[in-house]
Amino acid sequence: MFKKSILMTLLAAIACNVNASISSSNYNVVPKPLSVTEDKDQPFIITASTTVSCMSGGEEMKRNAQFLTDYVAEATGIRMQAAEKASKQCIRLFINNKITGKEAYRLSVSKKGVTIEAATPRGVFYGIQTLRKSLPTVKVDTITLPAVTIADEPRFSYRGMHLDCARHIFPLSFVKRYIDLLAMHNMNVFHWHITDDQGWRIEIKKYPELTKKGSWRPETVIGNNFPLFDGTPYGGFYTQEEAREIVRYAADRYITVIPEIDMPGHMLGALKAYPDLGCTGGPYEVATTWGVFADVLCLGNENVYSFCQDVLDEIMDIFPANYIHIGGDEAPRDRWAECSKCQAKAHELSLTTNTLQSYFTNRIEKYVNSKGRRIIGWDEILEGPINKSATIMSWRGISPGVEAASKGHDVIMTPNSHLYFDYYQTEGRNGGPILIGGYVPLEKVYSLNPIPDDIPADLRSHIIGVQANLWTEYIAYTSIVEYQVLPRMAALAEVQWTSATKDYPDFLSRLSRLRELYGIYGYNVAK
Ligand code: TNX
Repeated sequence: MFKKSILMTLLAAIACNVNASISSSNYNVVPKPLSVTEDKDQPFIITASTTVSCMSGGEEMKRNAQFLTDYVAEATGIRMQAAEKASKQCIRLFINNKITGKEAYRLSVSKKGVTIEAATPRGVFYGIQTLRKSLPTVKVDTITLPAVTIADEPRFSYRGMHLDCARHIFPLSFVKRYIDLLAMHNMNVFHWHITDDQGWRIEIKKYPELTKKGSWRPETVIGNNFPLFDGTPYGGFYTQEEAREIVRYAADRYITVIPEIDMPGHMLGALKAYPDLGCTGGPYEVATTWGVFADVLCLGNENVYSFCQDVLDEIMDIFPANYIHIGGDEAPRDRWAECSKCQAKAHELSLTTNTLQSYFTNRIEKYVNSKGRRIIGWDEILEGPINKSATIMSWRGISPGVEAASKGHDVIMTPNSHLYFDYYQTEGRNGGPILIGGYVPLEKVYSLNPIPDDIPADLRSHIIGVQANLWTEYIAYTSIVEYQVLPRMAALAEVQWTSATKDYPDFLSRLSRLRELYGIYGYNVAK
């Protein structure tokens, strides 16, 4: 039955001969908030005359208000107005220092109004995300919001999503569209993989050949790495100005961009440009196939260290993130074993071929630390003595992460068993695109327990976050990027944000509503 106020609105609309329509919101959102308490009060009504006010917090809160009005307009067609002062029929955004947790928020709806409050504008932003995900996704004149109090905060402080723009590069406009998805899923880190064997994708002013030569491959292997090639040169890169644009776009949405410069392996792009950085001196080619390549940086050559530091200087200038990802994965030792310079370096420092990489990583870490930043490395960097201050990204399952936490490292869980979104969502191809392999269905993503019981209680706080990765060897098109991450990103968001006990059927019912929101923006979503 309609409440009286809604009936009045409807009647008024009909009297004005407007095509009146009305729809109710629903707080069954993804990720599930910590607590949702429905109140007995009458609902709040949003119409085009509803205003949004933000009385404290300056520019950031104004931007938040703008996000909210845009989201409501995109989903429902109702364009609310910003207002300087709170009034009747108002959605108020405000800073409340009594709320603890810098990402926590409270969203309350009553007949009199809606308030979203948090200790920080960042917290308010997550309240706005919850509100927008509660909205109907049809064009209406009137939305009714049932009275409610929602108190919410995330489980993990690091909630990331990765995109490999090295194997295939995607337009700046798409990178932004991808960041919009992160925001919708309450994520706060965009891990941007921008260098690899198949292409160097970020302008470095001191080393112009990196993008001139290192960002192009002559052709690309077709299908499952079978020796058949497309014969078409492939390349491109992001200028520093473009990368800064991404940093700003993400920051407006409370997302930190962590760049990854993968070293000392996955470096064929750089070796093509500057062959002296390799053990054999080359010549080298930007890779046209996928996999792990024997040619890596020469760790016996001092110029390699200054090259890496110079590159990192420019990277740290572009990216203000506290963390810089230095890769460290899949670096074969074959060349070092045969290289007189590497062997001399190992001898001089009482190292072995196997511990050269940890020497390199520790040295790079010290440099990054001297600039006030920290490093993240893939779990391979644990394969030698490594400083505890390095944060480990556990990708070969969760056990490297457990080991790292036990040694006192901070850890980000990104196990390929659960969170490699380049893997199939179905058993085999099943009519979808050809992919690298693997099988990570939605339920598997949802089931991940990032803090397994075998981590000693006092070391659990070292698991700072969770992230999924999208490697793009087999993903050349933005529509396939979307297909691979949706809807698995929704399950990931729930693992990252929600502390509540898991309930897969409940998740699925909330996901069916989120799918409608994906539809509004035209995302390509797997069924
Ligand atoms: C392993 S994950 C890699 C990537 C590949 C990926 C494919 C990691 C640190 N290294 O270079 O793209 O597998 O799934």
